[in-house]
Amino acid sequence: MSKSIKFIHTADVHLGKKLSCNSSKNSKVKDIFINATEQAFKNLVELAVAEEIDFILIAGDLYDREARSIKSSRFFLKQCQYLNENEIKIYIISGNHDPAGIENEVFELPENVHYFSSEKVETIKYKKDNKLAARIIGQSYRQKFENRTMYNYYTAPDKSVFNIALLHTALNKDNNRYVPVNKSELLTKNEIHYWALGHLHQYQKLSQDPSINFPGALQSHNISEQGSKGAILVEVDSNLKIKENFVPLSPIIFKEIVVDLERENELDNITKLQQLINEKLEKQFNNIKINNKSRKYKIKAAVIRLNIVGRTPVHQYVADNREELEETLLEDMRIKFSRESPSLWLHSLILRTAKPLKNLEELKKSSQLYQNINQLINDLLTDNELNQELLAEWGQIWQGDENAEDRSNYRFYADSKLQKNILEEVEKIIISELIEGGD
Ligand SMILES: [Mn+2]
Repeated sequence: MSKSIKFIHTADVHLGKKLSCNSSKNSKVKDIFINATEQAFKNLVELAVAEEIDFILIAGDLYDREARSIKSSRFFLKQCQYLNENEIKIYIISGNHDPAGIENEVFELPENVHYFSSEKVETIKYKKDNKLAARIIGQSYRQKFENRTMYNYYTAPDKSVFNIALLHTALNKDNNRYVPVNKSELLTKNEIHYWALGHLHQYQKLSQDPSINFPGALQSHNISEQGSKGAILVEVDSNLKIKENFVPLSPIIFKEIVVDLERENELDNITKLQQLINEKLEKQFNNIKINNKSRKYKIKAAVIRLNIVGRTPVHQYVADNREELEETLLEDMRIKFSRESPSLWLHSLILRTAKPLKNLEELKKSSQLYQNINQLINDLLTDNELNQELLAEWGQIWQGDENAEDRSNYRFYADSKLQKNILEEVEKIIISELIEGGD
């Protein structure tokens, strides 16, 4: 019989990261954004104390930058001191954002904190009432990119206690920048009960026994990381049976909404458009309020990106004034919803409408030209070779890695959704130019 243990697995906290709300006017919303990553970590610490856990695992990227800011370091120090008072330990590996070889903690941390070495694999024996209760194995990143296969040296002498392995990885055998490894290789390590992974920002449960998890980022950073973020609360009983719970902790959630005006035939002026947007946002707002009822750690702001699409009579006002109209709609909606609590914050509003085609259904059936264009666009998306040609044609600005962290702010990542959006736009332009003679 082993001692039962309880711990929290988190990663990609990115302390020091300041989220941007895309506006300088609203100070209440600005504050929520600036403090979001710290607030998420505070929530995690509160959860740790409330649940009386034994330790917190941080699987890399605790800090956002190699040069750790004094303020976020002091913040972390205070959280560690508070956890120390509550007899909770913290085990940390460095990731690509806070590699150990570049800079160390600027403050001396209390004794309850252990940073794993970047030079060798370490095994920490966690004791409870003077009895060995768990082994925690890990190694930190030395530099921004890490191609060493440290997991090869992760071993435990037996399975009599719960063995945990910490690893920061993209879990991709071909990715030499973030520890090349795949799931099946992890599974060959028979002694490990729990793989506490970090790096990918989306929560993923990859295996039940052994348990392999990415907790995801503690707070999402932009619209590409949608929904609630949090950490995994794990309980292990004396028979080493395990119970896991994902606990939402992020104060901000991101969401993209598409409003299709295609069937809104009566929508022929801006007031009606505003009313419709209003309705959609009201619905979102109510969903968040319902969501908050079940959350102990509340959502403070929901960040919305609104995509307005479709062929619609209201397009006559969009055509020549797109940017001005986007700005106006954005401003009005922000004033209305950001005063609420939680705030509903419109990050951006994009108008991708087109003018209605009276005989669209007829065209679809009878026009060879329409069918050819439609077929070509479909092929560009589905035919692998054609798709590669298309991306090559779009050029380097569109390229980027699959991994969200590797994406440059100066490039677009042409995922399938974006490709589809662009090609649908292209289709509308071609049809309107060729068949209807322009906007
Ligand atoms: Mn990372």
